[in-house]
Amino acid sequence: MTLQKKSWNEPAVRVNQLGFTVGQSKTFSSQLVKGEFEVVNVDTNETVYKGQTGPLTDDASAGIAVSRASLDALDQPGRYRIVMEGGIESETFAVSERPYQEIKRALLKNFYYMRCGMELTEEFAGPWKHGACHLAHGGVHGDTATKLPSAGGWHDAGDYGKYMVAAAKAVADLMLAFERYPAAFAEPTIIPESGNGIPDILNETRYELDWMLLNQREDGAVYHKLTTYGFPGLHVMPEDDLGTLVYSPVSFTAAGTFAASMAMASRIYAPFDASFARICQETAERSWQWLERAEGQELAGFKNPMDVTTGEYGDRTVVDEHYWAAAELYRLTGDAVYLTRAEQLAKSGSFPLCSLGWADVGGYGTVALLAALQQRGENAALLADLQEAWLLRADELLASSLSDGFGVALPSNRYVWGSNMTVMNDGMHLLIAADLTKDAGKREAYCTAAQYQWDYLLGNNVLGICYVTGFGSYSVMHPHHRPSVADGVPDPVPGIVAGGPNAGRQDTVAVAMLKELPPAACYIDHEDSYSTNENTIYWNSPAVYVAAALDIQHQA
Ligand code: G3I
Ligand code: 9MR
Ligand code: ZN
Repeated sequence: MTLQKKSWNEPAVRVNQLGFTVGQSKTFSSQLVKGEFEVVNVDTNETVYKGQTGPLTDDASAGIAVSRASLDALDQPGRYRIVMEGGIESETFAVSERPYQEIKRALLKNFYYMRCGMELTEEFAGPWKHGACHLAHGGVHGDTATKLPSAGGWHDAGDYGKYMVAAAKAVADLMLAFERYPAAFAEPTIIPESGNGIPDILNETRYELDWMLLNQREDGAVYHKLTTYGFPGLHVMPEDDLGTLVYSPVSFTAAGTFAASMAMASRIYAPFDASFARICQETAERSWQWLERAEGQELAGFKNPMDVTTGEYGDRTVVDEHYWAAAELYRLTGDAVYLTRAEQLAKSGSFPLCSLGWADVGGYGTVALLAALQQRGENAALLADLQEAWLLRADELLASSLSDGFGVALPSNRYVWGSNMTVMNDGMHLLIAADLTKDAGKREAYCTAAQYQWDYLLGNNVLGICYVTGFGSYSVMHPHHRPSVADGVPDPVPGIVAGGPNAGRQDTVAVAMLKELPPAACYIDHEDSYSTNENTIYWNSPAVYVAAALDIQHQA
């Protein structure tokens, strides 16, 4: 078994291994050690800066004492290392004008590596090339004689399933990232469509949207997922996974998130492809009608049929999916019917209004309403309520971030399966709050806190690991990602965000290897640890948003 290369409970200096942008906030953490530190230029061996860390304070999530320090004064481009008492050193990090340009591109390029239904050629995939996969039609559960086209889209994760609610969060994050930070997506990601006049982030997202469209039934209902009956073995390449493909039954959450993300796509793609935008709008409206007819029935989240054991993506409440759909359709069309429904659903009090998860999608509805109400100058009272809710949550995240030893806003009870998604979602929340607030000081504080979430992901954490494959000097090597395990290439597919610490330890490796560890240390870089070390499209997507913002420093 692979053991953690670094120990969570030894004195150490932790830092964002990609480094920092000239002129922007720079912070690091030292665990079980405080006091004087030196910053050494690794190329000249010169000490360029000396400083003092803050006091050691107990960190509830990491279970040890941690101190924080600022490097804001370090603004000369270069490669550096922090050295503390006893020769304790950090990883090497850079200070440069655009340290995140490459990782941003890789986080987005990773979606290309997740593509299903086409060959990934060496030209675009390098050593991670593989044959076309999952080309067969899918049977419909309960009526397997009916076979529907199913090829295309992205694999969800380390497995090869394709799931609607997961897809919707991923495409939404990418479209929001493009809409807010178009300048960050000017360069190509080097994919087959590059150079066709459409930004590659939209080319990539379109690959998934086209697959999503296959899932809508004539009556507007939407299949929950397209998978084999069970997961294939871990050492199976996609093209060798020949299990029977089946569309699981339709679900309310699938139709709601489908309608919402198609309405969003209609708006985003309109300037590039008017006929596609029309298709997106028409399908969104058809699923909306189905949601309205289905409402009032017994509506719980999806449950796997007895004979299907792939990911369930169940849900406690489906009202937020309905809300998101109403909000996006209002934003797209301006039709008062949608606004009325969105307001009703928002006021039901049955879901969090600001969450950006795959199950709790209320935040996406709120983002859509905030923009639409502002733009159309309607319902000022609702607008004010939603703004207040968003900023209140941002203030909670800010406080939580400032009291954490590593600056991460996660409280100790939120180190759950896919915690790194929550970290990046929190980063997105803070950046959106920075756009909303009229208080310049707050704006600055939210942006700095977003940077802290990013620093945590890239190495400023109790394990000192960069959770993105292919980046940083000590990073994830063994993700629970079938192609990375099975392709014979030593390095994993680049640009993967690993799930991260999960105090729930929901796999046998985590149970055996992570006994009695504090929440933030419940992670193991082992290919069998799917509950801490898998990847998913919707853990990458909020990281693309944050990377884009910080790459171009949140410029307008
Ligand atoms: O939020 C709850 C919290 O309320 C609860 O108290 C706490 C205690 O367990 O856990 C939190 O819930 C966890 C939830 O993830 C958070 O999103 C659940 O325990 C945990 O089981 C659940 O894990 C999900 C996992 O599937 C198992 O269902 C992950 O979110 C989800 O990302 C993951 O998705 C899988 C797909 O099914 C298949 N493809 C791979 C993908 C990634 O692993
Ligand atoms: O590989 C699967 C992963 O994508 C899922 O997140 C995880 C939980 O649903 O399950 C993994 O599959 C494992 C299965 O649940 C149990 N047997 C071992 C499988 C990994 O090879
Ligand atoms: Zn495939």
